[in-house]
Amino acid sequence: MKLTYPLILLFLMMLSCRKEAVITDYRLYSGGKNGTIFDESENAFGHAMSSMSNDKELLFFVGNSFFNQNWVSAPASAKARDGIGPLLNAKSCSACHFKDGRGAPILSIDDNATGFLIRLSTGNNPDGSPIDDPIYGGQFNDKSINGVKDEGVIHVNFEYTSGEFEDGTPYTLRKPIYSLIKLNYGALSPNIMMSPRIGQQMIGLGLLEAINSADILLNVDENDANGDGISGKANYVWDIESGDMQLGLFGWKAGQPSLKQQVAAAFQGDLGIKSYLFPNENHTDNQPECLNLEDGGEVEIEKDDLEKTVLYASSLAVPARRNVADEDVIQGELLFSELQCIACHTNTFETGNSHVFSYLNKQLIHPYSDMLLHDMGTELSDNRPIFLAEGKEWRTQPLWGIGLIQTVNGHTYLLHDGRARNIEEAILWHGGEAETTKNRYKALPKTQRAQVLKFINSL
Ligand code: HEC
Ligand code: HEC
Ligand SMILES: [Ca+2]
Ligand SMILES: [Ca+2]
Ligand SMILES: [Ca+2]
Repeated sequence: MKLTYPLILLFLMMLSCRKEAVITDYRLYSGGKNGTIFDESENAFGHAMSSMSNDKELLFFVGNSFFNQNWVSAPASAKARDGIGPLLNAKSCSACHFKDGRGAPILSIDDNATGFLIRLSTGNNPDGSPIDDPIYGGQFNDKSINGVKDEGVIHVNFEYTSGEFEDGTPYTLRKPIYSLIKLNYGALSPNIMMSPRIGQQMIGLGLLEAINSADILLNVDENDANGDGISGKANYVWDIESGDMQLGLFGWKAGQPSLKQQVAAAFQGDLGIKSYLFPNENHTDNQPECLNLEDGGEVEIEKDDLEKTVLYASSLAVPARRNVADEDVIQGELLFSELQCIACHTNTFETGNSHVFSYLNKQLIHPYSDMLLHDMGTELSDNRPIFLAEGKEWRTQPLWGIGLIQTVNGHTYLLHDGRARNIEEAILWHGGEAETTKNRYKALPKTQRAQVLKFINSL
């Protein structure tokens, strides 16, 4: 058969489509084939992974309701959802992880925090676990149930500093300084250490848990043997269920070994909901008003309901990238490698083969994190160690989904305490091991800086 012109054209189009598909496959599917969702709307962080079986998907929706609904005080007719408090930070998980997205910091004294809390400690036990404040415990609870006083008010002041890029363009950074005032239960310990934090987006967390520890540990270079100035370090933290130290994965300092423990800790510390993993009410013995109140039962969330919430937290899909073929985005990605951002923001992992949720296994994912701790300099330090993580050390925050935070949550507050008002400020706060990388960014001409930002916004 003689190929007619339209046929040749069709053939060529098919060929080019195929090629395009191969390129975009790699770049688009941040959460792998099973864990990527195509939605760039305000609901982009709220989808179940499409590859779940029907029965798992059902559990996902039940878990979603435990995540979204407001818990109530005991006693209530809704026995499965009572027992909140007595002290708390919010009535639901989604109050802080709104639309499964990013929390925002407190910006003024009468600001209602959405996704912000302050961790407390007075030192560390021999195993590295933080020692709670004798009165206020391990977390400042600025809310409470009726009839009980909250712990007080979070106050913020800002300190401004300015600098300039190598081309002379000026910038200003804003550092929050928090203090706890109107304390309702007496004075804080004189040795109090505080760590202000915002909640991260909930996407792709199960995939991160499914990475083999050995693959994460491959990038550990604590004494910087390869001399690149970057020394990833693993945190090892107490795992309640296994009863030993395990690789830390979740939270800004990788202080939790598993999603299950992270979720159960949030139920207890943030909502005041006891579970079999954290069976104590959310107060200390030195908060007498909180003693002998009616609780929501021996545990306030049953084990299988906790597990449904864990399944939910493990199974939120990662949005596909946008604008991957844009010339500036491609240039920005090259710069991201050249500047050595990639040394910590690792672009690719393949998940292992042993996660209980099989759809998380064997996925080629692009989280842009090595899941390790790095010294980020004194400016970012919270001066509050937890297990092996020192004040200056933070877990590399995955960058997937970062470009959609504005759409989902209506803000772009970044870094552990939300101090950065946008992506560029987040970069400018990098210090310590990332000082050289940051300075390389500062030395770029404006057009190239814009390309780096455009690339990060495409994640
Ligand atoms: C008061 C606000 C608040 C509430 C309520 C809250 N969180 Fe969080 N969430 C945070 C903060 C802040 C962090 C970071 C914690 C850290 O670094 O230790 C976080 C971290 C997490 C993480 C780890 C994310 C990561 O990337 O490592 C998970 C999972 C999580 N929360 C689930 C939950 C669940 C489930 C609930 C409800 C039981 C909940 N959260 C309630 C603020 C909140
Ligand atoms: C030495 C390791 C390291 C290097 C190099 C590095 N980062 Fe980071 N990055 C981190 C850590 C750790 C955090 C979290 C710090 C915090 O929250 O205080 C982070 C946070 C970020 C954030 C904010 C993420 C969020 O969701 O809040 C952005 C954006 C970012 N990095 C971009 C970059 C860019 C661009 C470069 C290169 C110019 C770079 N990083 C180089 C370790 C690194
Ligand atoms: Ca309770
Ligand atoms: Ca407390
Ligand atoms: Ca190194």
